[in-house]
Amino acid sequence: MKNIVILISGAGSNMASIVRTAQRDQWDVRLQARVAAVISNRPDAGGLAIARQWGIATDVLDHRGFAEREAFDLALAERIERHDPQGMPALVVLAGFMRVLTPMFVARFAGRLMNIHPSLLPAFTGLHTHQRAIDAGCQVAGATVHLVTERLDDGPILAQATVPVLAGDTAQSLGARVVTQEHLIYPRAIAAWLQR
Ligand code: NHR
Ligand code: GAR
Repeated sequence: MKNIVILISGAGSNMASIVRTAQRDQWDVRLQARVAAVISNRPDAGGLAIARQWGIATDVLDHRGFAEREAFDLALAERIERHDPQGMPALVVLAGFMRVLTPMFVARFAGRLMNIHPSLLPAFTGLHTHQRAIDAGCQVAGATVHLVTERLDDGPILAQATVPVLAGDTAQSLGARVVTQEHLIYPRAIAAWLQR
């Protein structure tokens, strides 16, 4: 069985969409894959309760308990590896995970680390993407699924979706429109990657 570990920091709506799709499309039978665990760096992440409702193992590793990024990432890598009998899950999925990962961590999961970023990369890497798209006068916005490299929001693009930017949009209204598309493309990109 290919084990998928999902990392979250917040609401976990992308994580929930992946779990729902895995269930609906019988990834266990068709792709020999399962979501083995959901790990949050924030104890109060809403997604933790959702994962528990699905009967998925959850784990919290609070980054505030670590003085150095390297130390947090080392502990996180060990937590992730614990959720696979061979000590290396097939895929680690960042789903609204808000901590930049060190090169050491990225190298450890090289080629099996995926992210969804709320912009049409290579535009608007980093944070506050929706406000920046509005401020730039963009008429379209969207989201990008990509493999993670040590360079932030870089790496091979696996899927993208676009939405219109509408008159009067705020970062919040645009973000809500973008995230509905994220829920469609992320599970699809993961399934395609698992069948590659
Ligand atoms: N790590 C690497 N090495 N490469 C990427 O492409 C990564 C990554 C870690 C996370 C997600 C990313 C996004 O899609 C992601 C991609 C957090 C920040 C950030 O600046 C930037 C990009 C992304 C995630 N985080 C602050 C930090 O100091 C903390 C912000 C907070 O806690 O709210 O790490 O946008
Ligand atoms: C999503 O829009 C995701 O693309 C974005 O945060 C939201 C998380 O929502 N990710 C980032 O901004 C990464 N820096 P969710 O927790 O409901 O999936």
